[in-house]
Amino acid sequence: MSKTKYLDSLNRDGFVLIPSVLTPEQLSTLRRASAETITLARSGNWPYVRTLPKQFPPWNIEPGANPAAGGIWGVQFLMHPSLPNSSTFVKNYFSSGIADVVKELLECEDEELVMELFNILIRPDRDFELVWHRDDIPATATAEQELERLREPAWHAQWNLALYEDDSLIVVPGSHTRARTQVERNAGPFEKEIPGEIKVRMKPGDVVFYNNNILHRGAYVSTKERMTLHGSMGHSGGSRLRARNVLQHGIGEWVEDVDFSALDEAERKRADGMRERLIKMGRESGDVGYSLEG
Ligand SMILES: O=C(O)CCC(=O)C(=O)O
Repeated sequence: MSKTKYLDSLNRDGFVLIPSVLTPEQLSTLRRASAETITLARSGNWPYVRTLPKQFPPWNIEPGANPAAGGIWGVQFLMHPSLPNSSTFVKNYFSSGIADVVKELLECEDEELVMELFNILIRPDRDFELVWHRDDIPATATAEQELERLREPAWHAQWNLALYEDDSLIVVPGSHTRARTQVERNAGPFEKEIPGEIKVRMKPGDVVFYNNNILHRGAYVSTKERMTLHGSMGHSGGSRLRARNVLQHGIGEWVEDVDFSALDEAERKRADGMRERLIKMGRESGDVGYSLEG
């Protein structure tokens, strides 16, 4: 078997589904921590949420208002030092189970990994859909602009780790290597039948790593439980563009205070280095703006 079977799939399809990466005990610990986190967020007591019906950051949060009042579809900043269960999420984020796959996908070692984002995508308070998009290339891009951006190395790996069954992510396999077809360009944002689209079907404990510039969308049902950890890790070769993608979420304000005391020695060494590299990248990239509008 190829030593790079995950990377081969990612390169070919734009995503790779890896079954059962959690032990039953890890799954139940993460479910408990997530349920408490979501309760906190739905009650309006966590300021970092994905607000309905907004698709992309910045999220619609009025100073002094209840951030969850209009409904939410995600909770941001699981590693934030003020979040009661952050140590459970920190432990999962920096675990070898995740980092070893990322190192294969980025063809690098611990010394080149960069800490990025860790959020949770949840059952929305009402049914909600995301438009077709690539995370870091606007829909207004010409075919030439798309191709130019898609040819650049990814410099990061992004994943969804499902704690309950999840089929809400919809992708067009192979679309990470080519410009949109005329049909894709003409398709309305919520078009149901884009040729070749597939639902990524995950069981509890499965993880999918995907190129975030694959053409994708999300379709979420308010009656179906969803707790899907949504993370990314970078590579120190990454550029200002990647810094924009990470820092647009505001992580720079608290990353120095993330508590690594729950980690074992090897994980802690990895985490310390990853955080240092993120801070350095932030310092060097200045004001970064936002990638998408909407
Ligand atoms: O819900 C998902 O799995 C996809 C989310 C997504 O596309 C995004 O956050 O840009």
